[in-house]
Amino acid sequence: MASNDSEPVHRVYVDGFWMDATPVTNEQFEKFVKATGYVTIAERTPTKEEFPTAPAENLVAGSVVFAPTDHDVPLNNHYQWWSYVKGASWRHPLGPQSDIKGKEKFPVVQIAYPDAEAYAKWAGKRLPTEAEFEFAARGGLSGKVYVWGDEFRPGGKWMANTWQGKFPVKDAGEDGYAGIAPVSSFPSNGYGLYDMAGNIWEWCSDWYRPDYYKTLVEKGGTAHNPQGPDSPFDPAEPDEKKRVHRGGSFLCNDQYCSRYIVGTRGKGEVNTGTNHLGFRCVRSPENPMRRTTQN
Ligand SMILES: [Ca+2]
Ligand SMILES: [Cu+2]
Repeated sequence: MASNDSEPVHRVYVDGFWMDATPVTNEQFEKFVKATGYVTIAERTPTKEEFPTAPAENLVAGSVVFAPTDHDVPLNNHYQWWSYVKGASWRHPLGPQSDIKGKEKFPVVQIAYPDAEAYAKWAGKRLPTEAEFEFAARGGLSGKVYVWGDEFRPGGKWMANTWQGKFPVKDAGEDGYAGIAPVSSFPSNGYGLYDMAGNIWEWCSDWYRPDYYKTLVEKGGTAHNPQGPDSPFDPAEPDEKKRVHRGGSFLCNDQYCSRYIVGTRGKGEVNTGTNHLGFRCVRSPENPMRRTTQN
């Protein structure tokens, strides 16, 4: 599917960095919460000050959850399959009746941007820039369609957790998972990184603007460690402050959104979590000069 904000193709240089091999798991996030007492955005009751026009009964803690529709729907209105669910949070990803028991190795979801940032800080790491995420996702390959190559199912093998069947009615789970999968359930890429495509979307630190790549190209030359635009802007929702999402999720499919294709971009309002959105961290080397002093 066309993804105009991924163009024009341009040349980028990123300094070396370390990246978590997998998205942050429920087990890892729980350690952070136990150590710090951190309360995620989804668990906080929204205030009248933040949403002055909202009726009081709508000011309840919760988050956004995907629900399949019971019949075929036109794919032009995502409110048909996304809704705000009271009591949904990382501990209850689909709402109060759901939980994460036995799901220690699943990626943590229902994470807003400040939650991801707080975890990264506690872990002595940071969130990746969009350029770092893409560099890492490509795993040493260049100009390929997917993080593993050009063929969606090389030798018939499923390489990422995506959606099969009619969207958004029924996830046929032909790849082994209807819905979210534990981290590392599919092969790693060339850098040994898992889930760089599919399973869950992941936060990047860049503000989102659809024309950002155009501005890089206009500057000319190679973009060095690009950090994203100075401010966010999404013409589709001009009042919302969005940052970049990367990687695509278990809901991605060839009928509606095929953003498991490497290089394509996602975006999300910073305080909004969903049950297909998580994150992983990166770290810059302590002594970036080391590689030059070694020779
Ligand atoms: Ca799947
Ligand atoms: Cu998608």
